[in-house]
Amino acid sequence: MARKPPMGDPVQDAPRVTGPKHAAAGLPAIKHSLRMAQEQMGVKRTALTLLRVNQKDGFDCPGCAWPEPDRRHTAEFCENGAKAVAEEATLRRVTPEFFAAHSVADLAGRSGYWLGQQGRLTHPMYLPEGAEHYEPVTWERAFDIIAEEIAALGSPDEAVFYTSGRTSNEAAFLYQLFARELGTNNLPDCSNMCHESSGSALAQTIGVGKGSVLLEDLYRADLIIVAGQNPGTNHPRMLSALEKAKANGAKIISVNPLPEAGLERFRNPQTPKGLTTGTALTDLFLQIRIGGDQALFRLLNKLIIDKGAVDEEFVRDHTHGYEEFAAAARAADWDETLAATGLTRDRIEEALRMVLASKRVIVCWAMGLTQHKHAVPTIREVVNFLLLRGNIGRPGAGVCPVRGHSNVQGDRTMGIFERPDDAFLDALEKEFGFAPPRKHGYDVVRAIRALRDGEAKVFFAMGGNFVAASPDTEVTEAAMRRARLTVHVSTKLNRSHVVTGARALILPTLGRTERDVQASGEQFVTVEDSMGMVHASRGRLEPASEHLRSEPAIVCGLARRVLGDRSMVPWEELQQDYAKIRDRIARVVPGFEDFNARVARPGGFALPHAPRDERRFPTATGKANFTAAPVEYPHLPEGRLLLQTLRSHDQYNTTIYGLNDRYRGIADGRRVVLVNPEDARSLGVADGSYVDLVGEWKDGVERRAPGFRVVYYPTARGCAASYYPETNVLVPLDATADVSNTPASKSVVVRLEQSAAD
Ligand SMILES: Nc1nc2c(c(=O)[nH]1)N[C@H]1C(S)=C(S)[C@@H](COP(=O)(O)OP(=O)(O)OC[C@H]3O[C@@H](n4cnc5c(=O)[nH]c(N)nc54)[C@H](O)[C@@H]3O)O[C@H]1N2
Ligand SMILES: Nc1nc2c(c(=O)[nH]1)N[C@H]1C(S)=C(S)[C@@H](COP(=O)(O)OP(=O)(O)OC[C@H]3O[C@@H](n4cnc5c(=O)[nH]c(N)nc54)[C@H](O)[C@@H]3O)O[C@H]1N2
Ligand SMILES: [Mo]
Repeated sequence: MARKPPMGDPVQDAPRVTGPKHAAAGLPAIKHSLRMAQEQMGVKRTALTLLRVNQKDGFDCPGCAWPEPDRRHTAEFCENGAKAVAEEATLRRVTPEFFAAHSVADLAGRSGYWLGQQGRLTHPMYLPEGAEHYEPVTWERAFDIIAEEIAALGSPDEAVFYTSGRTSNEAAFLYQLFARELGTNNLPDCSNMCHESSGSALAQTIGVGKGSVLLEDLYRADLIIVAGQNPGTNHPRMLSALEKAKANGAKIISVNPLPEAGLERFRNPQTPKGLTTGTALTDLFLQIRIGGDQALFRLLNKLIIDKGAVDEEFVRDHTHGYEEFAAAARAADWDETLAATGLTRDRIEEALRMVLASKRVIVCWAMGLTQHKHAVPTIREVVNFLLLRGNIGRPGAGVCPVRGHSNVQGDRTMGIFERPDDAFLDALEKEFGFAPPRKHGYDVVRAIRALRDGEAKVFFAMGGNFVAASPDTEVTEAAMRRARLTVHVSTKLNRSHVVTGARALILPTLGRTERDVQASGEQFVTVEDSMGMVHASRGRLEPASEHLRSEPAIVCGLARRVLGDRSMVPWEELQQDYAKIRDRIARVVPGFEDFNARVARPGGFALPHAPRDERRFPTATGKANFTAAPVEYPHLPEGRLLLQTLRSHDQYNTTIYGLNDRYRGIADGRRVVLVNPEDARSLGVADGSYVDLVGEWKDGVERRAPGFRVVYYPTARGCAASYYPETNVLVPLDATADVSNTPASKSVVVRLEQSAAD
């Protein structure tokens, strides 16, 4: 039976504030997730579904990319995993009747929260040019429309194929194959807005753009530094790993402008201790100013060198560029570092003592490091820090960029990348016999510019919510409206379906939790987690509607229609049996040899990683590269704040589960700005007053996000925080990280103006 979604949008946004908590999880986490799950799917389905998450024969959690310890036991409980599952397995439905009742203009006036809460999409829907409502369409007609628009393009490079990170390896491989056989490398993905900075920095310095640790390494580390990450909300299962590391004697340093509850104390609901006091996680909290991390690590590096605490043998045998780097590091300056970081000398010296006392060190990070102008040099400085003491390529040590979407890393491995290397393209050419395009394609920011400038005309998205997730909302929305055709393969309704090109299609698809039956029988798919482990994912629920198609089936159907007889790829055969897709992947992508046999083993298999496995660094120099970039940090004009745009506890990116941010003590609203009380007083803004956030950037364009409740909050001085995507309107399209081109959504200069309504 279908369930009724809550009505009554526009959502009342009336934040109540109780102040930050100091521990995460515990029984409230179970209570909250069960309540949300039961609202979406009822009691029985909740029980059946949640038991299958991350089991050996179950489905991979559609939440985050944190690895699963041992898939043979009952899964770790994770509040936000449960919420992600409930969002997908909901019994609410968005049917053709819904679209008949709501015009696109009506839907465009609704909040993202309301749109998402309406439930699962059930039918392919088409918005003809000039029409006010979406109408049902057959799959065949939908493919015809896409084929027509693609045929009308001056070149395949006028089409853009976006991917979000939930897409399976099989679907991603087919999707890039289709785009390349069509003739374009325009394959932007959510990674461009996420860990691109990590990939860029790591590929250059250690030769592999992925993390170098496995879960076991965390358990063996002496010191774990968690910088720019909020695992209590975004990777809750990581807290169990940190707890285990601590039980084995590890120390933890958190580097963050905010005191995040999950890093302070973890109440593991699966242990007796967790039901009482829990485990204190952070030993040393470095409350850094936004963007101060490169300066911090640079100074630590200087101090390590000055103390003669460098692993000289490792540096000599395995690295390149040490002398030049050491000269730059020696020049690091205490005063400048204290100004850049807002830290005290004592704290930094304490951190140094902990580093020097540790043989095995891991640095974990997420968006707090990747989304700044100088994100790439910042992450390179983290690599310098680890290289100095030989902390890469030995057990219990290494780099640990913690990925976001559950298969974002796998999608990249499968070739979803606008700048593929020649080796990958050569392998595709050899396997399929067509010549893939060599010219690099658009990333997210370049795709928006191309749409804005009329150079791209067809936009196709495999999942995600491009319009809401991208920077500079007004520019992005205007760009999207210029397209001839926008197409979204989606599970749920979102903003990108209502800010459309002249024509638009919504293609509804299966989620992770659902049974996928093709001509050869029931299928499973595979994913790669944040630590390079590949394993199977098998849905068990009946699909939300009989009209849904799987992502691989959609790509195959579309490719057959668009490419027709000129295609060299047996699309039908691949659609019928995903094992045949895996056979192809095995021949094209290194590390996937014998894919079908290896993925059948419980727990799957680890992809090779030369630095981790053999201390071999496949870089241009053949060694791990030290780099000596100048230290950068944001310089704030008088009377301004540096705003980071982050996630609340009740959201998954642009999917809003609810209006609470429990650990930060905020309820019933999202339009809040967290400001240090001393800054607020000096700016003359009172707690509880309403302000507009006004972005200031060198292009002189005024970007305004109106009506945010000021919350006095213990963030670092000069810094503020607000939720994404409401604040994406403030992030300039051109304000991106050097090298990686990732939007700098964690360092937006703003001024606060009293709201007109206040
Ligand atoms: N439940 C849930 N899980 C998710 C997601 C979700 O939205 N909801 N999203 C998924 C995705 S795609 C991703 S990429 C990850 C994101 O995971 P996170 O990166 O943890 O997400 P954010 O909320 O952006 O948090 C950024 C953190 O960095 C800190 N920070 C900000 N600026 C700086 C800085 O300059 N220096 C330092 N040291 N710290 C800083 C912030 O205070 C905050 O703690 O989570 C994934 N998992
Ligand atoms: N200001 C600011 N902007 C940011 C960030 C930030 O921290 N601050 N973070 C950035 C980051 S790290 C990321 S990763 C991006 C996220 O960008 P996206 O990945 O594009 O956005 P999501 O909100 O994760 O996408 C949600 C939609 O995906 C669809 N979906 C869910 N599951 C499936 C599935 O299994 N298959 C298909 N086909 N569709 C599915 C649903 O329709 C849902 O509405 O946002 C970026 N934008
Ligand atoms: Mo992400």
